[in-house]
Amino acid sequence: MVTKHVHILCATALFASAQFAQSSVIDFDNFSNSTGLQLNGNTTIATDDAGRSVLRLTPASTNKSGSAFSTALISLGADASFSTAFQFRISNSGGMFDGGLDRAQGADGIVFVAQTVANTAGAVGGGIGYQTLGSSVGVEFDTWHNSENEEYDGNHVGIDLNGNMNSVTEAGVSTLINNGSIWSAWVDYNGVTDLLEVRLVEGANAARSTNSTLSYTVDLTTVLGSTNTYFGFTSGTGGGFGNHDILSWELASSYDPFNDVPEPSILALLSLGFVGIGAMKRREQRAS
Ligand SMILES: [Ca+2]
Ligand SMILES: [Ca+2]
Ligand SMILES: [Ca+2]
Repeated sequence: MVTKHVHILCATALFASAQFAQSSVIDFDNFSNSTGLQLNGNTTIATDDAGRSVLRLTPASTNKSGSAFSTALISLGADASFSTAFQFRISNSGGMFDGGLDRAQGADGIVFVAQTVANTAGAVGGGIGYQTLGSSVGVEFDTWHNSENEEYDGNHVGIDLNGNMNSVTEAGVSTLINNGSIWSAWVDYNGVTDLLEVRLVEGANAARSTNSTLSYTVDLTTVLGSTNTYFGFTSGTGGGFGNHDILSWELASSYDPFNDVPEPSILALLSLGFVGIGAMKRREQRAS
């Protein structure tokens, strides 16, 4: 009975999540259908080693770069607020070793980007496909130590403005970001307070953390020069490399933080019919 209750709770949570997703302007549980995305450079839709359809920003080979942006401009409110949640995984990391505190193989990371330049945009290596992209804000998940960017290690989260890889703020991460795990990330911008917040939690079933990993106060309307913006991701490799994969992605054009991210094991519950149990339970409640 206890087990059944847990399943019903999962189904209930799913319905809540599905309602949430209705306000999303971008909603990919996976990337088997990439309609609405412009893929650039070395970015492709790929099947990963677990059989998932992923957005592969760069493959695990040297000197690649790529990006994927919303094909259409997305209209934000006058204050430029938005909320997004996504899951990513960096696998098959290889090639060169960092010279800094983090001596792991692999490079260079992933950047989540809002930019108003073009839906076709992207630089190899330490630029992570984002360097020189003006009128933009980037949230980097950086796995390679570039001392020229005043980075203090090769495993950090940073906020970048206008294609400048010298982050306005950054935070170290205690576990290797490119360790092959699925990571869950949230980026929320509240245009009323101008606070941009980033959360990064290891794991596919991770809950949105109470505290932000990183935050920065910035007037995005001024940075972007417009409240009609492209959203997407960039990545690059150099002598170090890895598969840089986005597994799922949701975005709302308002400050409306996502409390959970669609992920494979919950979707598996759906396919096993636990939603049916939830629906049956509701019918029972209505009948009584
Ligand atoms: Ca960096
Ligand atoms: Ca590293
Ligand atoms: Ca770097």
